[in-house]
Amino acid sequence: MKKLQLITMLILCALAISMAKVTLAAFPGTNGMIAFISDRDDDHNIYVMNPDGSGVRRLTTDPADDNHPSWSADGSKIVFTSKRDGNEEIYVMNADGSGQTRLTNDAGRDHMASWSPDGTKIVFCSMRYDSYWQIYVMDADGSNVQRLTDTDSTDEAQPRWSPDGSKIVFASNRDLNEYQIYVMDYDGQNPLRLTSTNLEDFQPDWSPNGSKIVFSREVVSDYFDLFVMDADGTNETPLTNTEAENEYRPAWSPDGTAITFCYYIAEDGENGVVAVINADGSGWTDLTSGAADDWNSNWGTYTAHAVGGEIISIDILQLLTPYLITVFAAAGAIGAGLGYLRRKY
Ligand SMILES: [Ca+2]
Ligand SMILES: [Ca+2]
Ligand SMILES: [Ca+2]
Ligand SMILES: [Ca+2]
Repeated sequence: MKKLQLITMLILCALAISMAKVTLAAFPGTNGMIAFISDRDDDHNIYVMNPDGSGVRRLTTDPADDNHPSWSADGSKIVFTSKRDGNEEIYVMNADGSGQTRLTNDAGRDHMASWSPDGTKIVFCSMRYDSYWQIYVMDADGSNVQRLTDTDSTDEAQPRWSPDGSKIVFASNRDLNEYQIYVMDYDGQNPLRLTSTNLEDFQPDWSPNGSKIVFSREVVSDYFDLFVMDADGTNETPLTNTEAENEYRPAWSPDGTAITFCYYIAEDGENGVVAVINADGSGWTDLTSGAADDWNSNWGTYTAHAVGGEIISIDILQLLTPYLITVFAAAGAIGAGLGYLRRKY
């Protein structure tokens, strides 16, 4: 009887451990597709491509502007902004473009959404209160909207959830005239300013292990480079240093080795290029070319594959879960057996 209880306990432990790992699966992972915006088919639409720029596929077809794609941690869904229903609202779709569903319904502008790592919440910014951006969070089905920031006459924008779910990084001009980078707890508490320049620091994104933040900085009036800093705001280091190009909207690769971003030749806001650079600043490579405006790229994990029109999510931990349980259970049974033998003999 004791042996049975022990085995049951070990199986439950193994199950708890493996389930916990699956639940905590966050933005880190193997590099998958890059989503981006382009006007190559006239209106702004969301496209995906392989990390080398090949295999471009269009996901949205509505003639209204579609913008700001952001992958869920498991790579199965993309949250985005669209004006298809009159004003900017937040929408979600599967990684193959199917199942496009509206999540917000408010006369104010809603945009720049980002998933919580467990996929249950979405943070976004909205002008539903007045003509200033404030940050809100909602359940992944659009319900239970809660306001996280409450400032007077300043913009709180561009929120990105940290890979461990505890923090949100964002840009705000609450203290200085231009946007600076801030972090706050996931519930809006303890906002902390990380940068202090007189020019814009904005469009932040986390490294997949949460230790660093990449952002775009206006180094000289109207000239932008990318910078990386530790998550506490120390060790600011330039990632790019170019005068001809203005670099914006950096987004880290799931494996942490690279960063995708878009750039414009200074003075030209019409012909965006989506590019990639190694996390140490080497190996700048253009992924798109041509006169179309390509921008706002975001890198997903390699877990979503369209097979026969259906998304099959391949999560290594999910795949391993039954085997882990078997191994843990077998180890438990062997351990219990040995203990039984030891007691008996
Ligand atoms: Ca469109
Ligand atoms: Ca709206
Ligand atoms: Ca530059
Ligand atoms: Ca272009």
